[in-house]
Amino acid sequence: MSDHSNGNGVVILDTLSREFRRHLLFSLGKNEAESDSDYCYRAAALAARDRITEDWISTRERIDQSDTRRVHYLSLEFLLGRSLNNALLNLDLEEPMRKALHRFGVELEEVIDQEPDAGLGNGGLGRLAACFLDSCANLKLPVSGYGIRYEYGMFNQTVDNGRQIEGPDHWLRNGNPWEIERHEDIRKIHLYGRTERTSDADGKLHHEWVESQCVLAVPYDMPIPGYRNGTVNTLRLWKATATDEFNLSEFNAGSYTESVAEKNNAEQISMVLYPNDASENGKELRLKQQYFLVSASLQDVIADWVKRNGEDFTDFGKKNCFQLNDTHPACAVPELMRLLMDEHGLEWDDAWAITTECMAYTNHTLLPEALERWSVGLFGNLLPRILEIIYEINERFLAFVEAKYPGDKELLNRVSIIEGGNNPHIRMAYLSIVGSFSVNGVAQLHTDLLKSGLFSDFDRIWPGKLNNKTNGVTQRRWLSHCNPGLRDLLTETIGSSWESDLEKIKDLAPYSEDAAFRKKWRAVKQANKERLTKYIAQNTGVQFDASMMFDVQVKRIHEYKRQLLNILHVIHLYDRIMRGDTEGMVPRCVLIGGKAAPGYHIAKLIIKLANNVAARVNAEPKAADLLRMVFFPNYRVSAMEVICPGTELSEQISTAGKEASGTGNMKFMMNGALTIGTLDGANIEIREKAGEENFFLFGLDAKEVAETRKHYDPNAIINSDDDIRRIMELLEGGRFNENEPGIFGELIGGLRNPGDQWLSIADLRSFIDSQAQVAGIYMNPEQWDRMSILNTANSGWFSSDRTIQQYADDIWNVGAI
Ligand code: HBZ
Repeated sequence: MSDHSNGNGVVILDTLSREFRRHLLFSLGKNEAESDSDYCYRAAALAARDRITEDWISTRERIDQSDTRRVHYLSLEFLLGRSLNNALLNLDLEEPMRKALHRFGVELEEVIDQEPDAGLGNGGLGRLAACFLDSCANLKLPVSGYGIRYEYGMFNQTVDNGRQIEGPDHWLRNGNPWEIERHEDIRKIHLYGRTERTSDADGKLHHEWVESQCVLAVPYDMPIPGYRNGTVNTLRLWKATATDEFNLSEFNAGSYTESVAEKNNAEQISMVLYPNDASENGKELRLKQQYFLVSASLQDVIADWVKRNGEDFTDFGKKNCFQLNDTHPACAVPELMRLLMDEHGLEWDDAWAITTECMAYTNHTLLPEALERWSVGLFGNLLPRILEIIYEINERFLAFVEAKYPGDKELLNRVSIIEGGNNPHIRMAYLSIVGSFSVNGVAQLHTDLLKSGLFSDFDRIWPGKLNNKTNGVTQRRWLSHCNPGLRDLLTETIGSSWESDLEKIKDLAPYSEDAAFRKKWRAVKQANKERLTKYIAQNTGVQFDASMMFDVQVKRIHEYKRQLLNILHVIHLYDRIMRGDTEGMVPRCVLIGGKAAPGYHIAKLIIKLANNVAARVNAEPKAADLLRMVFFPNYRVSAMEVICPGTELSEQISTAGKEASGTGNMKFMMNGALTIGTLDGANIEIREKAGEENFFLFGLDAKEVAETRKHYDPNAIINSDDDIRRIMELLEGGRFNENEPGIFGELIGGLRNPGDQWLSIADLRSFIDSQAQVAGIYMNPEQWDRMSILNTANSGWFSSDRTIQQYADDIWNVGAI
C-alpha cells in the first residue's frame, strides 16, 4: 500500500502544498493570485524535484563508495518528453500533488500540460535512450547518460495547405526546473589546429594538439528517478560556451566587441538538434557536436577516475563501459586513445587494450544511406589529431586481418576503416566495430541481417562480437502513466507487480476468456478513444467518431516505413464507398502522424498527399459514416501518450528488412492494440509472443523482398488487379489535387517504377486483404477484445527492463547497487 493512502498521506499532502506555495513565492517571486498555469507548473516541478534530491545525492554516494563498474550511455539524442508526470508517477506523488494543487484551485492535468516536451531526439533512437535510462534507474544500475543540451530540440511541425512547415522549438525559453548547472565540472574542447610531435630525452614521441580553437563544455544534470526504489541516476547534458581566451586572446583590445560577439560561434555547437533521422548530411557542425559530446564526457569520466585512482589506468577498462548509441559518438574510440596517450602518457598497446575493453556499440539501421561516413578532408581539418589516431588504428587493424587471412586483398578493401578513392571517407561503423568488444543489433532479424550482410566480414573476423538485444520500452511511461484507466484495471485484476516486472502481466491471459472482464476492457478502450477524439479535434478541427475503429500510423515519415501504402489503402476504401461496394466494411478513422526531415522532398510530399486525401474523404458525405482520416501535426512524445491508449489497430508496415526494430509497435501492443504488420524488425517477435492468430500479417518477407527486386513489375500488378488499378486511376486522375495538377507525379512515378526500393505495389494486394480480415474480426467485438487482451498479456518481453537486464548481464557486466 502506498504511503499516502494511510495516515502519512495527510503529512505528504501538507508538505507538498507548503513546498508548492514556497516555490511560487520564493523561487519564482509570485503570489497565488498572480500565478498562471506556467508558474504553477514550475512551482510543482520544483516541489517534486525537492522530493528527489536526497535520493539523488545518496545514489551518487552509493556509486562512489562501491567498487562497481560504471556504465556511460553516450548518445547525441535523449527524447525525454515531459518530466513532471514521470517524476510524480515514480515517486508515487500523483494523487497527493493533485490534491495539493486542488487546494489552490488548480488542476494537475492543466499544470502537466504546461511542460514543453524535451524533444532532444528525432525518433526511435532518441526515445530508446530515454526508456533505457528509466529502466536502468528501475533496476538500480550504475548507469549515467551523456548527451547535448540543445537549445532548440526537434522542430515544431505545423501544416499549411497540407504541407509541413518547420518552426523553432525553444523548449528552454522559460527555463528548465529539472536541470542543475555544475560549473565545477566544466571541460575544455579542442577544435582545428594541428599536431606537433616532439621527442623527449628518452626518445619517446609526444603529440600535442596546438593552435587549436577551444570551446567550453558546461554540464547540466537532470535527475532520472527509479520507480519507487530510492535510486536516482543522472543524465548529464553539455552546453557549449566560449572560453575567455577564445573570445579575447586572438583579438587586440580594439576589437573587444567583436571578440565578445565571437561567443556566438562557440555556442552554435549546442544550439540545435539535427532533424535528420536517416540520411547523413556531412555538415561540419554536426561533427563538432559529436566530438564535443564525446570529448567532454570522456574527460569527465577520466577526471573522476584520476580523482579516485590517480594516474593508474590499469583497471580503467574493467571499471568503465561506454555504450555508443549508434555511430554518432564513434569518435569516443580515437578520443579515448588520445586522452590516454597524449594527456596521460600511456603507450599505444596499453591504451588500445583499455579502449577495446570498455567500448560497446549499438547499431540501429540497415539502410546503407544512413551509415555515417566522414570525408577525410573535412575531418582532418577539424580534428587533426583524431584523424591521425584513426589512421593508425586502421593500419594496425589491417595488419591483423592480413595476418589472419594472408593475401586476401579484397577483404582488406572491404573492411578498411578508410574507404579509399580520390575523395576518401571514414566509415564510422567500422571504426566502432574495431574499437568495441561488443556490437549489437536491436531486434533478432536485424542482428541476423547484420551478420549475414553489412557486417558479415567482421562476424567472421571476430565470431561472437555481434550480438542481439531486442529493444523494449518502459511500461511506466507507456502504460502506467499514459493509460491510467488500463493501469487501474490491470492492478485491480492481477496486482501491481507488473509495473516493475512486466513479465507478470502474463497473469492477464486467462481473463481474455472472461466476458465480464472483456466488458471492462472495452470500457477502458472506449474512454481512451473519447479522450483521443477530443485531442484530435482540439489540434486539427477534425471530428473522429469513437464508435468507429481507430487505425493509427505514427512515426517519422520515410519511404521505407510506407505511409504511402497506408494512404493507398485509404484510397481503396474511399473508392469502394464511392462505388457503393461497402459490404463487410467496418467504419474506421485513420490517423497518420510524423515529421519529415526538412530536406527530404518525397517524405514531405507524402505528408501533402495524406492531408489532401484526408480533406477529400472528410468532405465526402457518402463516406461520413464509414471513413474519416486525419494527418496529426507535430507528433511527439506527449502526443503519443494520448494516441497509443486510444489506438485499436497499429500499422507497422515497413518493407521487410528495412526497419531495424521499431518501438512504437511495442507501445501499441502493451496498450491492447492489434498489429497489422510485415515480418520486419521486432514485429516478428511481437507476432511470436502474441501468437500468430492475434496478429495480422501481410506482405513479402525479407528474403522475398530481395528476390522480388530482381524482376519487379509494378505496372503488371496494377493492370491485373482491378482494385489497385482503380486506386491508381484516382490518384493519377487528380482526384486528390484538383486545384494543384501534377503535384503527386513523383509519388506516382515511384510506385510504378520497377526500380522502386519499397515495393508498395508488390505488397498492396496482401495489405488490402489483411485489412479486410481486420474488418471482419472487428465486427465481432468479443473476438477482438480477446485478441486485444492477449496482446497486452504477452507484451512482457517488450519492457525495456528486460532489454536493459540483458545489456547489464551480457555486455556491461554490472548489477544493482
Ligand atoms: O532506432 C531507429 C530505427 O529506425 C528503429 O527501427 C529502431 O527501433 C530505433 C531504436 O533502435 N533509428 C532512429 O531512430 N534513428 C535516428 O533517429 C537517427 C538520428 C540521427 C541520425 C541517424 C538516425 O543521424
